[in-house]
Amino acid sequence: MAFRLSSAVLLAALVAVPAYAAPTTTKVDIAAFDPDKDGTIDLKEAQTAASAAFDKLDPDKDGTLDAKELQGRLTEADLKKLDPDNDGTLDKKEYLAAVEMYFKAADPDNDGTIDARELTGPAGQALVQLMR
Ligand SMILES: [Ca+2]
Ligand SMILES: [Ca+2]
Ligand SMILES: [Ca+2]
Repeated sequence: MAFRLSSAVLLAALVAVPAYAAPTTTKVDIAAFDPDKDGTIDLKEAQTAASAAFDKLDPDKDGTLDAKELQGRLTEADLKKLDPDNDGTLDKKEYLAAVEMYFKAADPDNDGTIDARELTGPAGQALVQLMR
């Protein structure tokens, strides 16, 4: 009797798990990019974080990132698009322009900030890649 009851409870619990609980996107801790702790990322915060990420990714300190140093943060197609001088590397100005591009794409409501929900979208995820 006790066994039957607990299996019924277990079954109910399994059925109750909603389908969207499956991990589809990486959970991003917005606080890591939100020094003023207002719960959103503004462009200045994004560029500050991205600037620090750039320095971290550029150990030879030649001021540019090549595809290898970018470690898959940008697709080859994006790298081409974001590299107007076509030298195969991104300097910091080009990198920050990329951040601005993804920032705008990740901010469909155009309020100038990225909230936690916007950060989980595809453009938000791409932005995170450039900020860490
Ligand atoms: Ca903030
Ligand atoms: Ca370049
Ligand atoms: Ca927004």
